[in-house]
Amino acid sequence: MKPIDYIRRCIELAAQGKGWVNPNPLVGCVIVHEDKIISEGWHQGYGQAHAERMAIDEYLSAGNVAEIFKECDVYVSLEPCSHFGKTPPCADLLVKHRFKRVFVSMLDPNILVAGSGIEKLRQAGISVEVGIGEALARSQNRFFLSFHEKKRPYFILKWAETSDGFIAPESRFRTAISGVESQKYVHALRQECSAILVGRTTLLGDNPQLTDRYFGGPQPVKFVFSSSWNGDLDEDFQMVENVQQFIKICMEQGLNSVLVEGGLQTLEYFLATGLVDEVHQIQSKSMVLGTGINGPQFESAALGLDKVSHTENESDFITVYKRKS
Ligand code: AOF
Ligand code: ZN
Repeated sequence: MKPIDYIRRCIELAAQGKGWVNPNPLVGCVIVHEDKIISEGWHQGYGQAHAERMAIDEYLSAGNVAEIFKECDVYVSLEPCSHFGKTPPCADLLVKHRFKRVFVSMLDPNILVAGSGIEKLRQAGISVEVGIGEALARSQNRFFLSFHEKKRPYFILKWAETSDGFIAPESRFRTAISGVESQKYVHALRQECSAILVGRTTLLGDNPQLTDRYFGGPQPVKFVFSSSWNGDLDEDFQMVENVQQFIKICMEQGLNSVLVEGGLQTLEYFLATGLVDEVHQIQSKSMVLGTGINGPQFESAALGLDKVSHTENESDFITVYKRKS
């Protein structure tokens, strides 16, 4: 197998941490001896062992000896850390076992690491190659990257509209527009994100649960968007008045990803900020309202978004737009 194939495996392993690791990154690692993977690891959840440590521990706990590591290469989807956090530095661990070579997809933008993990390995005489499958790794870790590089959470907008383009009837009365498969799809987004936000009208009108009821893991922190709130607020919700204040709260609370679920005013507000990183537009194949509240109109190119997929399930089409870099 080629280095990129091993890195692809790292990324596949890392994906199992979705929704569990925030605000940490998704990381996968494989240990390769004579062109064969002898152990695998991934970051399973916030506060838990890093990918490299898991791969090493898994191998040793199966009764194997560490001697073989001198003849092994390590592939990892993020630069090994160099800091003492919840766990000791992974770079030190790799040095201790004297691995031959380390292949890394991308540098860790966390200022506590930022190149010093690679430096540590090289200083110890380990050969390091950086950048294999970098685009894949960066895409997988877009929440983590936004948090550290842009100092703001990654914003995802999602809405469902009828086949004739309405997100609600005129009365705004809660109406199910998308089908069961799309509901699961939305729950997967909720599971991946650290926070979820709805507008005041949606909260009062729909009383949505805004939970993931399919996939497990920590539930997203709930926010309601309103510039003038004067009723009682369910204690589950935190209030947000504008995007700058919201970014500040997210940075303070370590929330690196936000799913904005509506309604129209809130979606339009976020589209106007130009800070939208992803849009998931669900459109019913058959439901027609004839009249009602139109879904948000947006110019994807003007927002720096590319249409990246258009798929369908039994009852709906799902179109996804993503920020270019
Ligand atoms: C790695 N491998 O699997 C992960 C890394 O609080 P801690 O100790 O878990 O440290 C979190 C930071 O460590 C995180 O922000 C990122 O910089 C790095 N995560 N590094 O070598 C891993 N999850
Ligand atoms: Zn680490």
